[in-house]
Amino acid sequence: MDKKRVFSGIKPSGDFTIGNYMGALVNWVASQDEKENIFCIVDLHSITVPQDPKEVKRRNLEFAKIYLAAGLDPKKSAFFIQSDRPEHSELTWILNCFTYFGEASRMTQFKDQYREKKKNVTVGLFDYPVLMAADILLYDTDEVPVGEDQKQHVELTRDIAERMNKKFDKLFTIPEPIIKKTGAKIMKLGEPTKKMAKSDVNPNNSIYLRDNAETIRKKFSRAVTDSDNKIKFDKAKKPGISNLLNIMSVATDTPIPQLEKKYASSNYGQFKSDVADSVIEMLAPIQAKLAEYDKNEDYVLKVLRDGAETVAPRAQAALKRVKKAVGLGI
Ligand code: AQP
Repeated sequence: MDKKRVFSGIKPSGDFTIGNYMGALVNWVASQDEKENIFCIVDLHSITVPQDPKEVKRRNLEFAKIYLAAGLDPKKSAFFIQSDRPEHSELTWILNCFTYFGEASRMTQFKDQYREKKKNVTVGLFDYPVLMAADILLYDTDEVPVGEDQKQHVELTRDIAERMNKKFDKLFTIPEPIIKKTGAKIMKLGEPTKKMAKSDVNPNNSIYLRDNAETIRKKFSRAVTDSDNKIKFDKAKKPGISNLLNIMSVATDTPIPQLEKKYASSNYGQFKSDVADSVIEMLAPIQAKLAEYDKNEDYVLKVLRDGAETVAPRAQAALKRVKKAVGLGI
């Protein structure tokens, strides 16, 4: 039976956190043999909010190193930089012309960001879901693993694809959103009711993949907890401790109830120090490999170039099909 094709992306909008690792990359590595995966570094998405160009470029290469160091095998999965395949932007424009302003305006993620920022919100940010639709539809994607917050964007993708399939001959595969139920949601160390995020301006809220042991210990020792000194998972009443349990559970591959038992009579200081050790241990082999890729950037660049070439025939065929149907070109 043919393997299902999956498209996933991470945007280089800040340094890679253990949230991105535990919520996405770990699962990607685990699914390499089951699915036909396309793992993209979605730099066009990152510039929908202001970025330092040098940083975007640096992170494109850095994320590729992280993908490799975490165990993604370029022989099994294609990975590449989104802007290296011009078909993403070109298809976005065409899809824009089949997306209604009203439906795009209903995207709750945009509405939330608009409400928060108000000033200098770009058309690019508004159009983010259509770019995402192009990413997905270019590769005849069957499945898109997303968090609950992105489900609406995959539904918009389906609506646009179905609309165009009805108007023209069948152009697109209709993708299914796969809602990640098991993927850990890692929260900010300083504000454990909010999701840890790459673009956070406070570096103490996140553990980055390059953080050294001393930094990791310091950040965990300052993590916000509560005052009842019981190591128990209770997201509503004890978000800080629950987050630390979650992190340790993924880092050590141990179920949370087992950790609760182990730390039943420990104090928070000891627990935080052990959580730090578990993350240091989890990151050690990745950091060792990152150091190797730092010395061999030509190899990493070649992987990215090869990845962009591997996916080219599918992307080019999809775009050609769409342009022909719409009547574009000679
Ligand atoms: N805190 C998190 N816990 C678990 N999973 C997470 N992911 C992100 N943060 C956490 C997962 O990582 C992937 C990143 O995709 P993205 O870069 O396209 O989007 P994002 O979710 O917006 O990532 P960030 O880190 O929060 O970036 P910024 O700050 O730029 O918005 C997704 O699979 C996501 O679920």
